[in-house]
Amino acid sequence: MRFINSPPPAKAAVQELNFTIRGDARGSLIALENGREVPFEVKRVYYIFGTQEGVARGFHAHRNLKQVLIAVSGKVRIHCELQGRTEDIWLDSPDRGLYIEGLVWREMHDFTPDCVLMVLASDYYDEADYVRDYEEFNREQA
Ligand code: T46
Repeated sequence: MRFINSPPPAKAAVQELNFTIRGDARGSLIALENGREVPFEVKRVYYIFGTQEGVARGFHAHRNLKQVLIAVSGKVRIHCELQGRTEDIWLDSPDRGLYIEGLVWREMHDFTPDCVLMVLASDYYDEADYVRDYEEFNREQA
């Protein structure tokens, strides 16, 4: 059963976002603003690139962090798990984002060599917010 874009249980959500492309004869531009296209105040930006063939990343959940993932170049498959349901979403265009809030297990697979995955985050890096153990994730979301 799909859960993407459905009403979330408390403190966890996965939503697809579509951004407006401001194009003209020169090319394209996308603007992301706090509280508008991005549903939180951005405190941190990081990006993942140069991912080796066959490598998968993630394999954790966050307790409180809100993030928007955008493949600004190339593509990547995001595997999410929430309340016993799973969903795979391809990010393959800079005008699409994936909003992930809270206790959602996430994995990143099938990066293309040109993939640049940009992530906007609602808070500073804090290892204590990570749930990296799958059994612990299942206990915490029960
Ligand atoms: C997430 C997915 C989508 C930092 O020092 N600062 C940072 O802001 C981040 C994100 C990471 N790090 C360090 C921690 C590790 O030593 O960089 C190293 C790699 O991090 P990690 O193994 O957590 O990377 P991924 O790709 O598995 O997960 C990342 C984010 O950590 C995570 O929040 O949701 O991307």
